[in-house]
Amino acid sequence: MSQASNPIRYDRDGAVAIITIANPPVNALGQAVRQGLWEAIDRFDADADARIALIVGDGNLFLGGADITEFGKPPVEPYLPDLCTRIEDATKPVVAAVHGPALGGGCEIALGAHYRLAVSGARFGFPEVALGLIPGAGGSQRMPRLTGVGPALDAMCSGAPLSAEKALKIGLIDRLVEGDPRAEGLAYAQELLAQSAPTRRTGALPAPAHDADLFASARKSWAAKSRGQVAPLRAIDAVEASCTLPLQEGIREERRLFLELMETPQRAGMIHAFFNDRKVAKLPELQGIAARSLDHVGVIGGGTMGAGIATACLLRGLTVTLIEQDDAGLDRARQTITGNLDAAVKRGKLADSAPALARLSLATDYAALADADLAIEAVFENMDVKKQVFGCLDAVMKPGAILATNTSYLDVNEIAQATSRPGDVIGLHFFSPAHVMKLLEVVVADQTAPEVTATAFALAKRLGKTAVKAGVCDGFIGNRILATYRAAADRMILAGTSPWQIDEAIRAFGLPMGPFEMSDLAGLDIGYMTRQRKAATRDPRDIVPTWADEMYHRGWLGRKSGSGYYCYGEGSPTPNLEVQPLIDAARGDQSQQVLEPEQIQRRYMAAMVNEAAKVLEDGIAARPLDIDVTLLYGYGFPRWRGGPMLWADREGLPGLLADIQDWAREDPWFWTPAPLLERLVAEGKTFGDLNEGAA
Ligand code: T1G
Repeated sequence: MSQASNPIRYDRDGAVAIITIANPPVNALGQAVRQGLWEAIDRFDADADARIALIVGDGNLFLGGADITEFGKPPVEPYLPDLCTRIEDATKPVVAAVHGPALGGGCEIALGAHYRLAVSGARFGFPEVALGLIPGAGGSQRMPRLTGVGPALDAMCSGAPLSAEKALKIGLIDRLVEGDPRAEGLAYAQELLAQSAPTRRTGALPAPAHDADLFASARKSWAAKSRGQVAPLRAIDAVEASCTLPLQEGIREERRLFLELMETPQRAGMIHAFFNDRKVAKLPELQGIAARSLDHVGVIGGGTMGAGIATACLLRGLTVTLIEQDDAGLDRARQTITGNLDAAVKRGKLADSAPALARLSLATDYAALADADLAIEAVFENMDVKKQVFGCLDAVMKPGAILATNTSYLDVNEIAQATSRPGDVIGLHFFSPAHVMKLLEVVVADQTAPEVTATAFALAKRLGKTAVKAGVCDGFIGNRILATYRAAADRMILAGTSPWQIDEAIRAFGLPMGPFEMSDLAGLDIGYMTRQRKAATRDPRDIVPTWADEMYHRGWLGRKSGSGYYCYGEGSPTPNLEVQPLIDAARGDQSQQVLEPEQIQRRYMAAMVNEAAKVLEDGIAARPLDIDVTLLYGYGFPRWRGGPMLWADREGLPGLLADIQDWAREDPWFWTPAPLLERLVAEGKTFGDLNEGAA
């Protein structure tokens, strides 16, 4: 391979051969990197003047792992497991000096080396399960030989990274230093040379003892935790092989399991999600647009949402001024925020809540927001109240400050028109609890300036959230689609299927909760208020879940009242069978049709996808991937399915449309096929084609 195209540099410093990997942006182990590394090790073996080799990454990391863009394509040699073994079989010692991430195949390359040094801040790990995979280059065989089975199972089933300190503690690395990885790696290599340190092959270490009980308990706990995901359980199989098979047979068994997973829909779904996480913030209209400054955030309203938003900002180092109407409101807000921060300390997300609290100011006078860069309003969901708040903000905030509303459905255009600066107004729809949920719908109004949108995306990144651009409509992207698939569930009840059967089927599909469990959690009063709000404009062909209204009037509000669709007390919730007579009354003498779980799932998903297609058609979501990301991060859609739009493409749009057209014969209004869905089927296209087109 010519040096110009070779991402691997080979140079020597005395008797140390320095092998540098330079494949920006993440030193992914694509074919050229693998080929270059193999040739570099061959050259090292043949280089009589080189007595030890040092492998180091260029840029801000060691190795980001296998090249995910190669997945799903025919594998090309040299294969990564063979490369790791080639490094391990080098005839002279090899040192890996790690800085930044050494993940997946990157960690496996380090395990193929004979000695491992890390500089502080380095992190190791096997995130393959987040891609629906397991390590495929010997990691599940070498790590247990170094650290024992326990840490290997934790790392490979969770996919969570290990700090350099933890890696040292469990024996994954030999040395942890401060400083430059190349310089420190060189010094360590020279030290090893001076000691005449031998090659030290991880693969030659004895296999870890096989503890059948340990593996049985790991399978039990990970089957529960991974909720339908296959990869964590296959990772356990691979690690168990390290206890029962010689190294190369174990590597072959790991590879077999890996290649099996490579063919699964779960791998396709999770890699779809991986790339969408990065594409969702890449909007053509924001290319080259600079965000405004974001240091001081004002929050108006100290209720659950306002306090949650304030907490989210404080957790990420922002200064916050919270406005409430009176001191009692401020006290309540401070208590909620303090509680949120203390909980973050308990969860290990925050070392100490004091510095965060020190950045919080509380006031009843809007003048306190005079130098805020951004204000986020989170007051009562009433247009008149919102307009009054925005009038006050408009009067006191500095030029260039951004005025954001956290409304979950009100018209952001109307709010913007209540100010003298509509270009600075935007919607920031947080999801409760705002300091925990990752989704942030950035609702762009007609006159919102591009740099205001860019600043909203910058805020999301600063808060560690995933922002999705949404247009202005009732419910934006997520709640609008939710209203439809929730209505489909109500229709299934009226047709004769019970809420508890529906919940069970939707949990089996992979969502953490069914629609009625979710309603009990949110509070049945929320649903009742929404129905009241929409009553005036409701289409007469729409159905009203009268049993739900009756439940509200009886004070059955869900978890918070102790009963709703379920009874809540000691132990697991149980179906509230007093709901059945209310449903029977609503059904009257309609013929009963009890749906099977697969039929429930199909209708529920078809309603979700059909409304999503309408959301795309209306320009409320720019691309299908925006809808996939929204449902993943805001509504518990299973990541291993990639999102509802990928699910629809994999199911086949023609069959989905045929089902919708079939159901439309009995319920033409609800099951009106989305024109976009009809068009895609007619043109033989998929939602994925729309993502590519919008890239
Ligand atoms: N392959 C290909 N592209 C990758 C990549 C990878 N492994 N990782 C990142 N990218 C792209 C990413 O899409 C983005 O592209 C750009 O690089 C910057 O990414 C056999 C099978 C390493 C911590 O799962 O966790 O090894 O949008 O914004 O914030 O056992 O990237 O610019 O076009 O995330 O600095 C295991 C995945 C693979 C690591 C850096 N490895 N990557 O974070 O950059 S499977 C992973 C990350 C494997 C072996 C198995 C992060 C990062 P674009 P970024 P970052």
